[in-house]
Amino acid sequence: QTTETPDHYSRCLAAVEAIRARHAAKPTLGIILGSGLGNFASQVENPTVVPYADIPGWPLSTVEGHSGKLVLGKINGVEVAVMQGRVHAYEGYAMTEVTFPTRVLGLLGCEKLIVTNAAGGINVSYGEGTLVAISDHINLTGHNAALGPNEPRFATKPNAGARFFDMTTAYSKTLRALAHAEAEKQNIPLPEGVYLAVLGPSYETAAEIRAFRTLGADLVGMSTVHEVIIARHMGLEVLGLSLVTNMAAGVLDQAINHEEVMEIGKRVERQFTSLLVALIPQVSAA
Ligand code: CYT
Repeated sequence: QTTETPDHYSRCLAAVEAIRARHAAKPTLGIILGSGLGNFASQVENPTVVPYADIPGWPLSTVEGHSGKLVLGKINGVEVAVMQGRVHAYEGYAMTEVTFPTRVLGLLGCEKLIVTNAAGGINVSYGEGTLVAISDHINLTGHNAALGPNEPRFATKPNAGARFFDMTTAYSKTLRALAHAEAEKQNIPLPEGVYLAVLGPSYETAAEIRAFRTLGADLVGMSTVHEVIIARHMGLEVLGLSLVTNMAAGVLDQAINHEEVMEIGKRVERQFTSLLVALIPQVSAA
């Protein structure tokens, strides 16, 4: 199944029911953790841990470093649903599977979504370990997650769920401003950048990275844009954070490897955690 069909909505509702049966409290904020950032889920107090395999319809990830569970409970007073692990289109998953969890988070009651990822740095002012607030994206994956008949029942608020929906401020200005203010307070550099998504799984060539820089990209990765498109279709407010795990191909005179991606996550875990924990109540209240 490559496009959403009318039964997609009921499949999402079945997942919502299965999750609610395990955890009655309604999450208002969804958090998707990227490669190497999964440990953040341990911040949830008195967590209800639901393995993805226990949720009907939820796609199971195959990549190392994406462990695969939904963690529900409170962080800093806010009821959250944290995704430890996500699936990617490069694993062979259809768009409907890649964005199934985002649909479910919205239907569970999340009004805001914090998406995180590990990305390659195109902007030479970044370095390995730099956290970046995503200001916008360029979707070069060749896919659009909202393909298929429109399903207005996915709307979480008035004016959402339209066939054609606005993406001009997909990454909320208000939430970005909160992130910058908190980062400054904690002395964590937090530049902004445009995230360009490719399909993967190969890393990019050096020529592609030069081309992407010309196009206005600061970061490159293989996730996030589909989830953000679906979140915007449903009317969720989005904050996107990238962790630069490596400089993109050709920026440095060295090859890129996945182990490095995972290792950098561990290195910045403390900064990432303290920034996000402090941001959660602010994002929730915005
Ligand atoms: N790095 C990354 N490209 C990269 O260079 N994490 C994703 C895509």
